[in-house]
Amino acid sequence: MRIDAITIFPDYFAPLQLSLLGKAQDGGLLSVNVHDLRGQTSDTHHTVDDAPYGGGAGMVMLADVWGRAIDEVIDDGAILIVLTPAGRRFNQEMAEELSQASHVIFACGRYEGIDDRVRIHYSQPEYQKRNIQVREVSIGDYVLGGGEVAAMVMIEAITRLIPGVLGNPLSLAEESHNEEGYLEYPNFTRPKEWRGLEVPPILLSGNHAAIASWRASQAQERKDTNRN
Ligand code: 6GU
Repeated sequence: MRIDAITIFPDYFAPLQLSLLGKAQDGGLLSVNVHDLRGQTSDTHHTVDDAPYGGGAGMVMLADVWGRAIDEVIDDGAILIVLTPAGRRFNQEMAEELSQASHVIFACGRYEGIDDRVRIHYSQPEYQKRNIQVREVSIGDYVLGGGEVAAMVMIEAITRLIPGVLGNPLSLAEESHNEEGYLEYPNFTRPKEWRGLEVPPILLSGNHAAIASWRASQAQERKDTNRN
């Protein structure tokens, strides 16, 4: 998978070199390319935004600068993700779908957003013919200062689903075995007693069927407590 991230804060993406993602890049499974949007400006102040037509607070990012940055990386089959709190909510199902893509481009705007003609332009039939899709995506119902952290969240969730990226494929298999893999039972490891708290005895029983049904009921209880 090829990933391009376009941002005015390239340093936000430094942690992608760490751990399993760094290894996946070294191994050629993945290439992550971060681009400084200001590299596409031609004025001395490297301007990337301007006041909104129609008035109102904040600044809107310039279509022309974004267009040049996207043109440099876009190719047939790419999925262009425009990060905005107004987008469709990211979830595990979307992560699974995006993990099958060959090229994902993250456009990280400030929260006031990018001139909407950028989204409209890359949604036109000429791009559709090239199997290019544009999607506005949000990671949850709260407002961030910009799309960078949201892109990092998505990149981590998506890339760990690419075969060979995760250290232990069995944990992925167990995850997807479950209808909603992220709703897991609680786990325990050594020692058997910690600060007066015992490990649930059933986990030491060796009765695998009983353990499986205990875990299912614990997962359900956790879900009932924690989910809306
Ligand atoms: Cl994608 N961007 C911003 N600025 N805020 C968000 C978000 C994205 N998702 C949730 N909040």
